[in-house]
Amino acid sequence: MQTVPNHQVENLQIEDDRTGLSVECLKRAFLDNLFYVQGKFPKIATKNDYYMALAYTVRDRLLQRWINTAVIYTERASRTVSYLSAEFLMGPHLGNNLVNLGIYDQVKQAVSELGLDLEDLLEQEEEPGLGNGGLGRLAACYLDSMATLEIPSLGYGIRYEFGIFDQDIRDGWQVEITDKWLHCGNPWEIARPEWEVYVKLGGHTEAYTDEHGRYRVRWIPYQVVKGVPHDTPILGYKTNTANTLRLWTAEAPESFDFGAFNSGDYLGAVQAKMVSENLSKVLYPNDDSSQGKRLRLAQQIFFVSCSLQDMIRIVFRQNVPLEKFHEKFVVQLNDTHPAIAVAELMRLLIDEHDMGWDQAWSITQKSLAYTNHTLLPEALERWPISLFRSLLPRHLEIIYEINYHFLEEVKAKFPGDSDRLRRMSLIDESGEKYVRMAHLACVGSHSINGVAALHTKLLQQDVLRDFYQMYPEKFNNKTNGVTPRRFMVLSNPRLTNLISSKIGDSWIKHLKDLKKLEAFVDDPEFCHQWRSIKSAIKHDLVAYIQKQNGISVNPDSIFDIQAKRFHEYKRQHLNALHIITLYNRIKANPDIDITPRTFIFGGKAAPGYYMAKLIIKLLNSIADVVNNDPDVRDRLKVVFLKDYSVKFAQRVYPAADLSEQISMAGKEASGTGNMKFALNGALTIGTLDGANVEIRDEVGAENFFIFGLTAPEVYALKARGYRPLDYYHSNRELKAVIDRIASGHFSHGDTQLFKPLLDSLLHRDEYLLFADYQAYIDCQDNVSQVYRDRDRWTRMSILNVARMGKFSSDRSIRDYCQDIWNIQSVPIELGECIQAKE
Ligand code: F55
Repeated sequence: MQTVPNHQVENLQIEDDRTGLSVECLKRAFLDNLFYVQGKFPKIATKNDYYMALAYTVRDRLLQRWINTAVIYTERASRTVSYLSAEFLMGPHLGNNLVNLGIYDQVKQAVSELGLDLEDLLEQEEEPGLGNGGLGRLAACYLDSMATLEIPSLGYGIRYEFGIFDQDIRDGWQVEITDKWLHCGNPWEIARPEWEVYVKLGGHTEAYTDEHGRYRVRWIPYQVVKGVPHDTPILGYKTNTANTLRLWTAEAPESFDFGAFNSGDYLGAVQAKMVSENLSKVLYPNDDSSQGKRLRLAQQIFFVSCSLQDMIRIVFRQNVPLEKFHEKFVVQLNDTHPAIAVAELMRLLIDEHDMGWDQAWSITQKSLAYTNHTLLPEALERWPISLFRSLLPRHLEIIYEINYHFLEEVKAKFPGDSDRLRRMSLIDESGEKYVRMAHLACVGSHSINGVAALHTKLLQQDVLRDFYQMYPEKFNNKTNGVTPRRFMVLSNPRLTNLISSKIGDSWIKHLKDLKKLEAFVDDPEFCHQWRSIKSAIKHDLVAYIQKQNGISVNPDSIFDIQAKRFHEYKRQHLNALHIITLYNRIKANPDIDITPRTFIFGGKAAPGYYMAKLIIKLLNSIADVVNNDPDVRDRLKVVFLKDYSVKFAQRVYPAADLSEQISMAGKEASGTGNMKFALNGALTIGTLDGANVEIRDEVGAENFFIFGLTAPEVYALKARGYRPLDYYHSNRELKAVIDRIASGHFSHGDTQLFKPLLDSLLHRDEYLLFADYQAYIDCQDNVSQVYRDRDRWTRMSILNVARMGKFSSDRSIRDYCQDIWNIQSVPIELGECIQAKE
């Protein structure tokens, strides 16, 4: 209980009910919230009412920490990380907050004493799916780690009304359904209309001379949009730090439609309102290319401008001179989606705050840092100049000027190299003109990082090679990590408890301490417990699959799982070729001795990505045939679990025996699913791509199933001239697999259905499935062999977990703090007196 100043003694009871952590107190607070917030009593309350009452009970406890944190940061004007990301894939908040507050068990008991089941209430939460995949989830893990490490930070993004679509499967095809995550309200956020800001769009610029005779530019916009911040507290694990995730909603400024309304144009006024609100309406569901859509660029400038204006407001409020913006804030750009920040910060400093160019440029470069997440050339964002000018005329002028200075620098460093100037320019002039956002980000930042060692190396050698030669000192690697709080403690309590019973629970904050598990790898009792836990979790998933898909699965089979976005480079269809290979072996010899396997898939395809959707259809078609063929006799099962999400991921990682990380080498920047599976005791079958390389180095090659071409071998093969047909003709099993699909065996005799996929493989095979096929099959055969030796498998599983310490997002964040952000932790004491303004 907190000590309170005397004059507040009458409030003691209220204070206690909103902060107390005992079971009694939690129960009282819960019923109070049910009554006063939901307006219900137990007899008529729905599950959702109970969920909301519990969420508010937890939120009250967060608020105390949140306000304390804000008070201390404000008083000390603490240096702050500003993490700009178009996506934050947070996952459900309730369970995570219970874990981080350290009250999971108390709350479980409290609700159970009221006749409720905590797991049931947790299920109620509609997760905010404000991201596509790895990039958005990484941002969420980093917020968790920054709060846990007591690093002052603000996450800035967009409060999309519709997040990533819900996925249904009909007749084997993906169908997209709008995600209405806000329909029951969101108890975790607080709107802050008092900190609204305005963002200009469109129109034109005018030059003028100011009262000091200086050349200035004014921007007359076509449209102005209001941004309203909505704040969510981000609590650290067993600390008092609660940082903020600040997401912006777009609204029409009242004054804007007022005029139209008065002049009788009611519909025009409503129309203007709708156009404004569109900016935060929906998350773009592509995770590979941005397609140059105007609304997408408008979303980017909207959240970036709102966020930078908000930072400037904070700088002023804390009496920091604007010239020291870069001392108060370091701004990390999560890919190029917020890269317009380079031009927007320049514009704010120069046009709105009267700063000179050189000083503004120095502040901009010192403040910004850029993280790249892709090696796919088609994923590098570029905007047609005409579109850019029509939406952001002032920014285009600024970019031209940055480009002028930049190209002068390049000329000075590489005299006479006009080809280099053309390659490096911020403007692509090879055909239709484009603004190159990655180039803008590189030039405007003091740091450029990749997300795994191999990825950073390939950026330096290939995608950003010219920039590496120009600014080698800016480049650095920050291998991704994941938070063990959500992806172990919350999602896998059984393994968490077993581990903590042996080595204590320090590993939850210091993941490297998992190493201590190695001491138990030869302890038969421990190995037995390890195996029983994995088996119990698999039984749970079996029940779920039975309920969801109506498929009965053998819990003793290998749970072989590939869960991630669908993309050709990730090669879910290579996995399909393996399934059909095993199926063919059974058909050829029904009594063959095969280690039973259950192939489980989860993931969404971008709605406009035809080939990815066809791969989903193929997997579902294979499932229909394989699961119902009497010859197979339960040795193989194929399961597509629809609507993969964070909530769902937490259920599948703990149940996996085998994690599929089989992208073509040189394409997956890092991967983070690979880390979550391994941390939960799955073994990995993977290529030497992204962070797989580092995972194998850590866990030991003998505990990792590696196969396939390396990145240099991929380049060499492509350079020689790759001919997939040669592999088809020379590999009997491969040919039989392709012919089986082509025959219509999985499509009720329809030989056309999968033709586009087969043609693409036979005649192009951009991602070298055929070249890697035999190595993959051999490796899978070895997996099946090893799995039969259950003691050996268990030992490998334990060693994987024991050696995954490097892949905590805490380690990643420590590295960012040291190498890029130059920031220290600011511990928060509870019970600091919060006083009202005099
Ligand atoms: C989203 C929108 C656009 Cl326009 C482009 C890409 C994305 C996106 O979601 N990218 C993404 O998730 N990239 C992934 O980032 C992870 C975190 O760094 C990596 O682990 C993963 O390799 C990479 O593909």
